[in-house]
Amino acid sequence: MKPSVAPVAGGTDQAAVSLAAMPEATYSVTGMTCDHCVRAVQAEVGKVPGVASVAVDLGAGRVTVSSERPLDEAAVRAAVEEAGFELTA
Ligand SMILES: [Cu+2]
Repeated sequence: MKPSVAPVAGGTDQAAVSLAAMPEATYSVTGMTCDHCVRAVQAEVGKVPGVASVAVDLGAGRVTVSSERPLDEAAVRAAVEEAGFELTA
């Protein structure tokens, strides 16, 4: 009688990526006063590699960025500054 060998479950395939889970980060940006400011921030932050969408709440001074992978805050900060504003948090 041979000992039975159970098939190994799982394995090493950890490559599955959930496309639904996009990292999202919210930043405080000071200096935005109108739609032009909003568009400038959206345009510059939108150029950061990996960024999927940029939502700006003008009244609250908040910028919410969805991205394909976690972003380097320094890159977002640089983009906001390029647009002429300051990322404060
Ligand atoms: Cu403006």
